[in-house]
Amino acid sequence: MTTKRHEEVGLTDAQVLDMYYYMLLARKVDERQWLLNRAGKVPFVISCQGQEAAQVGAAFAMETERDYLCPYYRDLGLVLVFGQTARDCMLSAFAKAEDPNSGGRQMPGHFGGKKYNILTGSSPVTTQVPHAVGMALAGRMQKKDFVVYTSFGEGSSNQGDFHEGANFAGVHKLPVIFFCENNKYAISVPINKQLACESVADRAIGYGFPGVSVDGNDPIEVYRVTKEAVERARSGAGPTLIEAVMYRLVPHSSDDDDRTYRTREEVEEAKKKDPLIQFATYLKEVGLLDENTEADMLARVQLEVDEATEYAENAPYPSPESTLTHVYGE
Ligand SMILES: Cc1ncc(C[n+]2csc(CCOP(=O)(O)OP(=O)(O)O)c2C)c(N)n1
Ligand SMILES: [Mg+2]
Repeated sequence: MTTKRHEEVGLTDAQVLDMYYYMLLARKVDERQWLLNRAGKVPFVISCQGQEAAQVGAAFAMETERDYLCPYYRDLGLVLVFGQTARDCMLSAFAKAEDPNSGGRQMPGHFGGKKYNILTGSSPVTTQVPHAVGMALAGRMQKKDFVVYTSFGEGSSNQGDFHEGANFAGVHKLPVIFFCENNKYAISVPINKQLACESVADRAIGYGFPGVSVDGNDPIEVYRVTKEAVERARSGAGPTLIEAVMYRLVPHSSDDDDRTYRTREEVEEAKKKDPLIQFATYLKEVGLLDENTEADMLARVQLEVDEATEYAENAPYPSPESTLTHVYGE
């Protein structure tokens, strides 16, 4: 029998099964949204497919009632662990009034909500990074003991916002985790045309804190390094940059055609390392999952996705009279 790597990092059997459930839920919500988009029912999808292991692994290393997220648009797996539901995600996709992120005002993937400890984000990439740093500074000034986690793509790590935020957090040793989801593309631009350095993690040295590169297809490894970063942050030792290396399995968004810039062979090769397949294999090897329990979990997830879709499709749109709410002072 394979060694239980999850026990070595302090995860229980129940926790790793839960991790797999969240990864599966994220994937199935995402897949359904593509179907709905192609059926003309939802306007836009931006996917987490291929990035679920990193998102869920990182989320499990934090305390959902205590820590804060400044996530980016692909973080479906992350926000599900922080309490958003399949129904919430579908309400957002259908732009319905009850969407917890923005009441149907923002594009899908703009996660936010006070009750989930998730700060509302903006569409310009990487603006969430200085927000996270500011939140961490506020927490320190108020003597609160929370960690702020912010995530972004590797392309976005070229934006000034990342460098300014990282520098300030490094100088002041703020409790921030900079989490880069390196999926090898920024829309059509491949990684070798984005960065001249070996890895995104290398950038941390310039700001005086550790940078770690980790296999983003392995939720246990991601959990391990994120847990260390959380402990560092809580102890007052300052930020950590984590680079989770993975692959975006689908086009950039529902409006993109990735056949114009990457070969099908490359995508098929990456699918062999699909984090869901790899993690299910691990769970079977350590005797935690078998065909029956896997089928049960899939059925439970499908039911959740079906119910969420039906509810959101039938839910009311925001009223026209509310168009300017939160836009101008009342
Ligand atoms: C400041 C800014 N520039 C450009 C865009 C358009 N844009 C949206 S996503 C994206 C690619 C980002 O790539 P990456 O950071 O690698 O994240 P990924 O989508 O690959 O997860 C771009 C250029 C934007 N939203 N904001
Ligand atoms: Mg990218």
